[in-house]
Amino acid sequence: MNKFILFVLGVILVTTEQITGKEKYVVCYYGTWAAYRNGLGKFDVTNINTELCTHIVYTFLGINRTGTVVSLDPYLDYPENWGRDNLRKFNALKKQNPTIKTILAVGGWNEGSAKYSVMAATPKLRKNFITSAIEMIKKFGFDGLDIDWEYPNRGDTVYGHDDINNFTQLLKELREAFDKHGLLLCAAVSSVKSMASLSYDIPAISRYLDLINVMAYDMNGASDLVTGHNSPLHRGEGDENVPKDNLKTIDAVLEYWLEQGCPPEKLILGLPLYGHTFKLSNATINGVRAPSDGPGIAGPYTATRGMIGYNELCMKFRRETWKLKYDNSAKVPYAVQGNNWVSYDDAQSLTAKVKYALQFNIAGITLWSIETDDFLGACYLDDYPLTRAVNIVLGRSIESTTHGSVSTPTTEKPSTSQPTDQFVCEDTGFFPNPDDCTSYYYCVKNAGNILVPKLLHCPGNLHWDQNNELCNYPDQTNCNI
Ligand SMILES: *[C@@H]1O[C@H](CO)[C@@H](O)[C@H](O)[C@H]1NC(C)=O
Ligand SMILES: *[C@@H]1O[C@H](CO)[C@@H](O)[C@H](O)[C@H]1NC(C)=O
Ligand SMILES: CC(=O)N[C@H]1CO[C@H](CO)[C@@H](O)[C@@H]1O
Repeated sequence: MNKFILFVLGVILVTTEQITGKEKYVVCYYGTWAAYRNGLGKFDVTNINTELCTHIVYTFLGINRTGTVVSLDPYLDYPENWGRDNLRKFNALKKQNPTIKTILAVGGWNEGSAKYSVMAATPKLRKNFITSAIEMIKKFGFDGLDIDWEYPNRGDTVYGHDDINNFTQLLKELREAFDKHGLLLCAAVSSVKSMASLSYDIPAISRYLDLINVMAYDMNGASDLVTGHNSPLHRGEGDENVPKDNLKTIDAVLEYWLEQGCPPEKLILGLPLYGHTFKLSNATINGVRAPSDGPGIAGPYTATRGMIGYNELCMKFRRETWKLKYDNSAKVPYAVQGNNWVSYDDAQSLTAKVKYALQFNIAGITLWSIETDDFLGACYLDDYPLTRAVNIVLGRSIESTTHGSVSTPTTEKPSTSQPTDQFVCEDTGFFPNPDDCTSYYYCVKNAGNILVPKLLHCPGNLHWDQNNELCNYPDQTNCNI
């Protein structure tokens, strides 16, 4: 791409920001359990790049039968018994970027609906929840709470339809308590009309929440027994005859939430950094809405049939032969290999979605979740290619950690990012930089099957910790170059 085009793009980005005024949010969810993954999938608190997010969300804490906020994994969350102390370390990331907001998420899919249905229905339990949430937030220095009740009036709910008003009541009481402490109140909500209309009084919850994360993914999945997109922007291949009210698309979701009275300045659109996998019934019938026998391949790190992280998928694309397709109506890619079918997002599809959503002047984008972006840059030269793409289209100026230059929306990379170093790789994997504590090498085979070193930099002033293969606090590594 030549300099003139880059210049024009730059001007467009600046202008977008000026028109819309306020800085757009990039809310990054972090799944703490990714610290248990192996090899290149392992993602610790210190892997978070604080320049690429305006808000980072720690997932998940839970509640017990009395509505009290509790750790679901004390070893990860707390320092006691040689624990990982992640609640503290997560908030210590503010030293790297003092403007970043840290949010504590309570709930999530595994917590179910029942405990939340009971808690929200009972004044005393609501009080326990609110008091214990504030205590936890204050103790560790968070800026706010994200409630992920999945979902009011669905699944294993106890009080059914009463959940709707009880959720509103809970948010009302939280708002009053949070205002005394200046805390942010956020919720993650289901997106499509057929689901969201079961769970929420949208105008009422919108009054009390600061940010509403509309989770525009999992719109189709392996249980449908036909292939479908995880997060289509528009009506796609095979959807020609679906009535508007049943559409599972981002454009329909935005229209529904805004028309129901969710203020655009509170709406953040949730986008996926992972794909859905399907097993085709017949390899020769491999389009969208093709017959499927259920969930397909699992990734090496996330190890869950039916889903795959972008970091896992991009490596498969590099190493194996896949047919990459693009649904020109839905504006999302999919990939086929024999009986394997995968719906996913790439920088191009995420860019299209963000551009579309910006027309409605929404507050920003949420990403679920940053540990499945190619956070090491193992597939391509830049790390966090998807998170970067979203930052760029939102008009946020970001530094590239791998080569210190401003990223541009192009696949062409500045030549300085090529590994020109003297370091010699003897094997694939991570190696300390013999000349510097704050950087390290990642050795990977290139297209010609030759091992090449890639110089990576730790965020902030962290040092590379070879024993744990992560960036760590200097006093916890023994580098003294
Ligand atoms: C819930 O957790 C709190 C704080 O740890 C504890 O005091 C309370 O007894 C717990 N309640 C139940 C029913 O486990
Ligand atoms: C798969 O579909 C093709 C094309 O419709 C058909 O000819 C073939 O018999 C099918 N194979 C199986 C095993 O059903
Ligand atoms: C405020 C409100 O609607 N409270 C209801 C919550 O749910 C319980 C259990 O069904 C009802 O008894 C409350 O009236």
